[in-house]
Formats: sequence, C-alpha cells, structure tokens
Amino acid sequence: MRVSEASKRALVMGILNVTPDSFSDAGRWSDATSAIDHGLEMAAEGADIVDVGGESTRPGAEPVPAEEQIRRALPVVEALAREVRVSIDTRSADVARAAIAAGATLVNDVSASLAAVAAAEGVGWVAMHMQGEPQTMQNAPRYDDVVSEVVSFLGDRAERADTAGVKEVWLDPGIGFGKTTEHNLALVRGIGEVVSLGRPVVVGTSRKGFLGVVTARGGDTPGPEDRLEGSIATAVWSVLRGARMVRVHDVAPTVQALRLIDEPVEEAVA
Ligand code: HH2
Repeated sequence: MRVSEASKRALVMGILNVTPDSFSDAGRWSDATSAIDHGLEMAAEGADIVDVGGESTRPGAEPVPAEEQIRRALPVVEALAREVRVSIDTRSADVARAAIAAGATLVNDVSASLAAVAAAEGVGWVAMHMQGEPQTMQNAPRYDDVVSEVVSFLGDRAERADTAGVKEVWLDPGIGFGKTTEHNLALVRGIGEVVSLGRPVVVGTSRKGFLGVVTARGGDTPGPEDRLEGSIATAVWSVLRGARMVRVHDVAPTVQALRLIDEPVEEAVA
C-alpha cells in the first residue's frame, strides 16, 4: 500500500511571527504590510495554514500583553484569512477571541489551556506540551521519561477537549519547550508514540536550537537560518511516523520534501 493511500497528505503550517524578538526572523515581519506579504508568499508556496503570532515564546521571552499581541497580529489575521486558513499562536483567551473574530479558525495554544475558548467559538485547537513557562523553561528541564510524560499529558488534554466539545483537536509534543537536546531528540524519535494516541499530531522542529547542536561541526553551531537540512529531515521523519502537520519557517522546501512521501508512486516516476 502506498503512503498516499494510507492517509491524506500531511499539512504544512507556515510560521508568521509578527514580533520584534522571535528566535528566528526577529523583526523581519513586524510591520503588517511585510507580514501580510510573507503570509501570502507562504500560501502561494503551499502552506495549508499560516500561523500568526504576536508573542515570542522563545526561551527567556517576556510575556506580551494581550492588547499588544492584538495590535500586532489582528490586521495580519484579517488580511490573510480571506486567502488562506489562519491559526492564531497565542496563550491568551482575549487574543484568541479577537483573532477568531478576524477570521482565524484554529487556536495554536502553547499553554494547552484554551480548549474552552476553542469549543465556545467552534474552531480547532492545537494543544502543545510545555514544561514551565518560556521565561524559565530551559533552566533545568527534568523528566523521568520524557516521551511517556508528554504522551500522558497530551492524552489528558485531548480527553478534556472532547469533554469541552472542541471539534478539531491537534496534539503537539512542544519541541524546545522545557526540553534539553536529549529530550527533543527522544521526542522526535518517539513521535510515533504521540501518534498512537489516535489524534492528529503537529510537530514544530523548524530551525530550533537542538538541530544546531546536533549538526554542529568543529564547534560551529549553525544559527537559526542555517538549520534547513535538520528542519526538513525532522519534518519528513515525523510525517513518515504519522504526524499530520509540520509547523515550519521554510515552506517551499518543506512542501517539496513532503511531496516525496505523498506523491503517488507512478506519478513520481513518470
Ligand atoms: N514553537 C514555537 C511557537 N509556537 N506552536 C506549536 N504548536 N508548536 C511549536 O513547536 C511552536 C509553536 C516557537 O517557535 P517560533 O514561533 O518560530 O519562535 P518564537 O516563539 O521565538 O516566536
């Protein structure tokens, strides 16, 4: 059986940080016009969803007040939602509601705490695992067994989302959120265990620090913009293990790489 027959094509979520301080692309899309252009560009490259965020959650980041997140993200959500599915990357119920009113149909929630908002608004919800809070999460992440602890947390959130009445639930292991390089590698390698929960899984490894650590040669750790190979390798790996969506900065090369998995065999060799 071909992979493409076993399941529909995996989705690509393009990252659009309308922030001055994200760990990659910091400030690049922080005015609405350039952000909208970049969102449209990612849609044209094949992004199924554009994930708009007005708050960086990189290690050490300060929380951004809801009003400021709304000021940054809303015009972008409004413009893009006419052209492509938009998710709002936020931990704030107020920001989520404002973005939904502007056209977002998915709440990408790194705090896994907004199920009730998604249920009440009738939109989808991404529940992501994080240990601690962005400001301090990388100080001393600790697990007895990272994969089983993350799986158990996500299974619990999925059940709560069902009870709350969320119509579309995605689970995300939260790569880089309160995790060492070893924890991140264990989760990527063990992504099939998250998939075994029977829910659609989204994975966000794109340009993250552990890829730099693993691919470093002779002490040179590649910066975020030089982590494309690791980003693509882990996206392809995750989809082959059953993930249904990858969250990425580099949409065009990811879409191209995933075609190798999803293209029907006879078309691929024609
Ligand atoms: N990672 C980041 C932000 N949001 N959402 C999901 N579902 N999964 C992730 O892995 C994830 C996420 C962090 O990456 P990024 O948005 O690129 O950076 P920053 O938080 O610095 O803006």
